[in-house]
Amino acid sequence: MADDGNGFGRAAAKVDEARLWQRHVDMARLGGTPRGGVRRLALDANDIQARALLAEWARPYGWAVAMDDIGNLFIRRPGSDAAAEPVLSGSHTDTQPSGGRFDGIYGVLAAFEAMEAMEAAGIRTRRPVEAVVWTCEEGGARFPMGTMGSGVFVGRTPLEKARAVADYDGITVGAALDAARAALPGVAHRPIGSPIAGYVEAHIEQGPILEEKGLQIGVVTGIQGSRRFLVEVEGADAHAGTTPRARRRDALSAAVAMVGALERLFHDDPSDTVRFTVGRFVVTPNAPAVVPGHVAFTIDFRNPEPEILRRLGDQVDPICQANRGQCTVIVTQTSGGAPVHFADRVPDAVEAAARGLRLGHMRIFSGAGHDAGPLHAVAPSGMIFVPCEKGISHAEAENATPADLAAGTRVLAETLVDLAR
Ligand code: HGY
Ligand code: MN
Ligand code: MN
Repeated sequence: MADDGNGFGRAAAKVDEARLWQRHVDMARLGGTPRGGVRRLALDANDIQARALLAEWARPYGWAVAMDDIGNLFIRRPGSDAAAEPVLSGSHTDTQPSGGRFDGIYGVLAAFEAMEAMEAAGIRTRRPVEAVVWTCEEGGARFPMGTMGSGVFVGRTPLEKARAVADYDGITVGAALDAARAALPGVAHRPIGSPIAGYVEAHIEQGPILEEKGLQIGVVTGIQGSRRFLVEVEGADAHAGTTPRARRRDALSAAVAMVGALERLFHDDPSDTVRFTVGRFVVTPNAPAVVPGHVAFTIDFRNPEPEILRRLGDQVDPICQANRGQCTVIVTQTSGGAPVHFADRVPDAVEAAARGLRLGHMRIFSGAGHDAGPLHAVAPSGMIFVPCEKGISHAEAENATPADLAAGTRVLAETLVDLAR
């Protein structure tokens, strides 16, 4: 790696493991659950408070803090060339309903810590470096749209379409954003989607591979594709004590038959790469003495291969139709993302940093979705994974060690110095 006076390893040497860990502890209080997890739904009071806390931490450095119209928050460490496109790093502050202390927030805090380390080391970059919070990464945890803020930023999703999305209580993203804006009066406004030079996201792996191999760093090469569906089964409410089978239009019985048939198809033993999940299942009216007249359930289907995504995903509607019995069923694909393969520029920089820091590393493909997916469409992008305990994520038990979090942040700091030189 060329030395331009910033000196390889100087930024990494200033990463402060204890400070980084303490920031995780502070953030975990915002929406912390009794069982040690975090429930911080997109744009709820805690998610907005997380933005306020970051802005407060930025103040002593004099770094500009700005928010765009979809609630993405940017904290800028200037470069020597104010006109140069910035290098961005970050992730999300929102969590799953019973989420953990690291998914998302680690990438935000690692970016912030990397900028603090660059500051402490007196590193000068030509390009500005920005730590960013992307709004509502966790699709369906509150609002049924994932990677929302990054999707709007790159122009994949129109702002007005995102603002119109409503949560399960009928509150729209637009209304929640207006509340967020009002709660952050000191934060400047900036337009959506200014050009960027590159994007690097640190994240816990959310799988078991790094831990099993005893490696601290995953050099992420891409993200598997996904298709999500909403299945709505319509029957008829009826009396549980009086309605004979022949007269029933039981939406729950039909939905259970659909799920059973889908589960028989959506597997690929022994390779076990097909990910099929029915994670939300809503029965209405959900009363013991009523034959259920309506069921809505979701399907989350992921795979690295476009051909498998197409072939199996296209089976969802026919299988549901074949198992609807006396009910009707409407299947809607609610999102679809092709597999992403990061261009070599950022993975190569991450790998060079890991090698230079003598950290055990491997190339790895992501099973989980990330904001780096949308970002990859507009700028060279990549990710850094660190191990998490037993690969557990999207759960309150999610855990990672201070040493691994700091190692990933050291790699991030050197990668940012490299990309922003
Ligand atoms: O669901 C995902 O893959 C991501 O964690 N939102
Ligand atoms: Mn995440
Ligand atoms: Mn997640």
